[in-house]
Amino acid sequence: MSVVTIARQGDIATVTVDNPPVNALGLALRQGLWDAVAELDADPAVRAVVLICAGRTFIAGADVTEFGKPPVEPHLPELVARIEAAEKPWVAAIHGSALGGGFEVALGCRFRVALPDASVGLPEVTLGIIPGAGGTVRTPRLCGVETAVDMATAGKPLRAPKALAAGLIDAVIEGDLLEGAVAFARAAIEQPLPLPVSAREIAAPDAAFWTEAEKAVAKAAKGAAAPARVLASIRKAAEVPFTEAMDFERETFMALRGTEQAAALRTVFFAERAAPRPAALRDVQPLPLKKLAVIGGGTMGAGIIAAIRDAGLPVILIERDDEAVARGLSNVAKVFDGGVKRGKLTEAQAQTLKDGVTGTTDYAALVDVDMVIEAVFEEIGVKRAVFTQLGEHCRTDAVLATNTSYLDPRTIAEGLPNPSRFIGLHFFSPANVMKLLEIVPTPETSPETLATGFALGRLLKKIPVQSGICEGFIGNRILKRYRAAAEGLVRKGVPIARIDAAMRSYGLAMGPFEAQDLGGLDIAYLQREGARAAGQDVPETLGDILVRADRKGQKTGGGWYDYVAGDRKPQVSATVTELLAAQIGPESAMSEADVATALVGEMAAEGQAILNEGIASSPTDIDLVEIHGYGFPRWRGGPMFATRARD
Ligand code: T1G
Repeated sequence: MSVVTIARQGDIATVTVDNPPVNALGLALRQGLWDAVAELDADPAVRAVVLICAGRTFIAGADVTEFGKPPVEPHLPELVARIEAAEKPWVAAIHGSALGGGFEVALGCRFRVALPDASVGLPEVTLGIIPGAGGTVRTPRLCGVETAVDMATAGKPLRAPKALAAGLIDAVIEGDLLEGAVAFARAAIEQPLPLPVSAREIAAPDAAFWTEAEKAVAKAAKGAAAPARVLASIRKAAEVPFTEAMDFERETFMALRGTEQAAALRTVFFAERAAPRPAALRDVQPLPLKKLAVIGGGTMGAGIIAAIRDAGLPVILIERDDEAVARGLSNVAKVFDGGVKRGKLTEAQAQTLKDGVTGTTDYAALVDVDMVIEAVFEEIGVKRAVFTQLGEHCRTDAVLATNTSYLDPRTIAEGLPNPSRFIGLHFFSPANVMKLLEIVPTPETSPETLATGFALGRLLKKIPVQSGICEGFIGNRILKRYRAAAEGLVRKGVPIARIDAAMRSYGLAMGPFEAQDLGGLDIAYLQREGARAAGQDVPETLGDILVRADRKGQKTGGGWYDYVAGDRKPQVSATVTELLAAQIGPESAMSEADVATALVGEMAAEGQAILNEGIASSPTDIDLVEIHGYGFPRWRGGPMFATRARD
């Protein structure tokens, strides 16, 4: 089956690309388009060409699976130039997304038209590279430097209406795309043609613009290399002739392709897409998920309800009394009202989302639900009481899930009728935002129930990762080791602030101590106290000393740092120095780089232990947990990838 087919509608030719799954620009497609230019230029009956794609999307870019191999002719820049120089004008008809090389092909066309919900973009920096086929040189010639910089440095696509307003496309097509594009082409050839994009001028901003842009990009990139390089390539396009700028872009693209960050981001890209469909479950049929319920309307429960509503499904909220039901519904409403405030939702959309939630205290309402997710207080008695009720009121084939983060799912499920339908689904707060979902089967969980857990992950657009049963599963177990290692450095005399600064420089949003102050030191303290009460030998931590001195973090005005009322900026605390004086050695000269290497090494060591115990099935699963649950910098690939690269 050819990936490029040509048809004719009178004097308009249609070139249809059909290269599933996303019409990526592999060699066969590049060759097919290369040949189509010659064929149609040679056909006197053809006056214009519409380029359209079959399947879910316009061309989604270069074929990322080819990146590890040497590029093969026809190279994409030359293909784009060939389309641009064609005697007959080409019109790109865009649906889905025209991304990266796909958008670059569209830029080589004389015109671009798109469906209203289509988008165009240059996401290359999310793969650790920059556009390599004229994206940074042609885009600013259409929409100006500022919009091009915004698009390419963040890598976020623009929806068609905004792309039209920016001059990136020439028309938004309502109705049938092919019909609309052919009609557009017919009208366009009756007018003088616009210049090819490469022949258009760029208004070059002054030096002050670039100084500001460089600062903003460096701040947002937090150590990722590609954003600054894509900015430099757009600057070059504004300051030197087209051909020279193209050479500069290509050199930069080729240099970045082979970097550690590009390899890391490519690995993450494919791991994220493989995660929701584990090979082991390929032949297992999940149970249908039409009616869901959540027990508990606190922060976690409300977030899970919001995630289910965002996926378009109705959901029942069960709480222990009417007041708690009202509180839970209010928590859910706050999530959607926040979306309205941020301009993500209209009032009407928020109301529709809220209307899809039914709150009640009556478990009989669960008689026909397909899945229930329990998100009540993290105490075994409270959870077991809930599952006793669920066992009595739900269908025996309804999947019953616990959102526990620290309790043993096997203990929660004890005595449950049909325990094969029980599973752990560990969401991360806020559950409607955080992508990570740890899926924790018990030994009795059936393959169908496990497959249904992954099906829920797909439905909610999560990154689901299967975990075995151990304290803290994958993520919180690594977090505990990371925090203990950080405290170990403090005991060795490394200043708390230097450790936090080191991890921020490494690429995390926050260091381990400032993050504890934000979340509260007492949560982990209570877990340690619980373990001690249960007879476990849990040595005293520095955090214990602070919590016992009522230093629980920002919420008490101080934890590892002092916080002045109204100012969330951490201040080094003399009180903490005094409290911990007996535990801390003389100041160490350990560098920030060595701090980061040591702590990431500890994360990876715990990850390796998790692999050795069979709690996780692959290093990439552990990296996905750290990236999507704990803010590990994506462009580092995760602790397993980062240390693998180092070893
Ligand atoms: N190359 C190869 N495979 C790709 C691919 C790509 N560019 N994009 C997606 N896939 C696969 C993906 O692995 C999955 O495979 C399937 O397609 C469906 O993907 C020269 C150098 C287009 C918005 O970064 O953003 O062009 O798991 O689950 O949710 O300057 O895919 O089914 O086997 O994501 O409908 C720039 C990346 C490349 C776009 C569709 N382009 N892709 O989302 O499907 S660099 C990108 C996406 C470049 C030029 C530079 C999304 C999508 P499998 P999916 P989706």
